[in-house]
Amino acid sequence: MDFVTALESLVGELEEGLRKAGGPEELEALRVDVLGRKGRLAQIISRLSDLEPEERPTAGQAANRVKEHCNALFEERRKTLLAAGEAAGLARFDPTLPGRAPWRGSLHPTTLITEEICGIFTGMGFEVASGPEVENDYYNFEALNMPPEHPARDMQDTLYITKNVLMRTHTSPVQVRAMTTRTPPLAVIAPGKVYRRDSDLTHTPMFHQIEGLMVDKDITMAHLRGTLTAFVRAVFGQRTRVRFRPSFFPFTEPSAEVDISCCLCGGKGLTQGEACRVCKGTGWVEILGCGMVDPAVFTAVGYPDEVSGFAFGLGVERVAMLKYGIGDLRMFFENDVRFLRQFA
Ligand code: 2NL
Repeated sequence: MDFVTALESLVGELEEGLRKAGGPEELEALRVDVLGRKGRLAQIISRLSDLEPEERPTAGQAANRVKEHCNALFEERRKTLLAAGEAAGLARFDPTLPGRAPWRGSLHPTTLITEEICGIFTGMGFEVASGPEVENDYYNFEALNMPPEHPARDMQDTLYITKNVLMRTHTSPVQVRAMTTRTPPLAVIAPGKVYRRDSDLTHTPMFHQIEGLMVDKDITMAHLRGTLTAFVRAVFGQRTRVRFRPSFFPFTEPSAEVDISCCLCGGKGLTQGEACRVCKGTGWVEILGCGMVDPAVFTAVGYPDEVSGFAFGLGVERVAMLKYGIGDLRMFFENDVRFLRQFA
């Protein structure tokens, strides 16, 4: 077969092959066979040297034109196959299949416990109150029977903004504000963020607190005891044992700390024959501080001598750690979804 006829029949065979090629793999095999380094076209071109010298330029030009034409044919077929593949993909898409569920968030354990505790107290007639996180000395300290040289006001614990303006160290100022704007009887609960100059394994500069206050005529320690016993049993279960231990706070007199029977070892002090890691083998864990409001606080807010009341305060993260068995305070602030998802 002469040189030009060989080229023409190669184009004819290629057109036939392209029609038959049904996918990208077949197309690529055909391309290697025809246009590859040792392919059919290369073999024809290698015969140029057999031709008479005067025939070679025309034959060479013909070979180049055929090469370009073949490339164009391949490109055209490749585009057609691609479009057909996409159309087939769409045909396989089933719009009646159920969709993928969107990822759903969950409430933070701090929020969960805060809402649970507030729910228990509103169920007993308390109102939820809130107030500023940036406070002044009067509401955070002075009105709470903590005079200027009181150790709790130490620069070591309080984050000061100016001499008189500070980050609240407890939510008591919310209750002081409630007392200055309202008259007894009064039952309020104040959840919120509080700030201390403290940061290590078991302390964070910001944490959450809930304080409660009840003021009326003839409020006694019995009301305090009954209210807080009902509260801890609602959170930790009705079989929880409760004990009140004498303590001290500048704003209450008398004052107490409340312990509950340990929720890990059930009050036995032992887990698998070893001292319980939650209660350190004592069988009890501290859950909150409380007391009868010191008369000096009532005087500061202008309440008459006849009123009495009780108050309490607790740390939300601490309650959450005990209730959910969380061993590390840092979990609350890292926002690791593997931790947070467990509360969904
Ligand atoms: C604790 C102890 C306590 C209060 C907070 C309070 C508030 C007013 C008046 C009197 Cl307005 N007292 N709050 C009373 C006793 C204890 O908190 O250990 N908190 C984490």
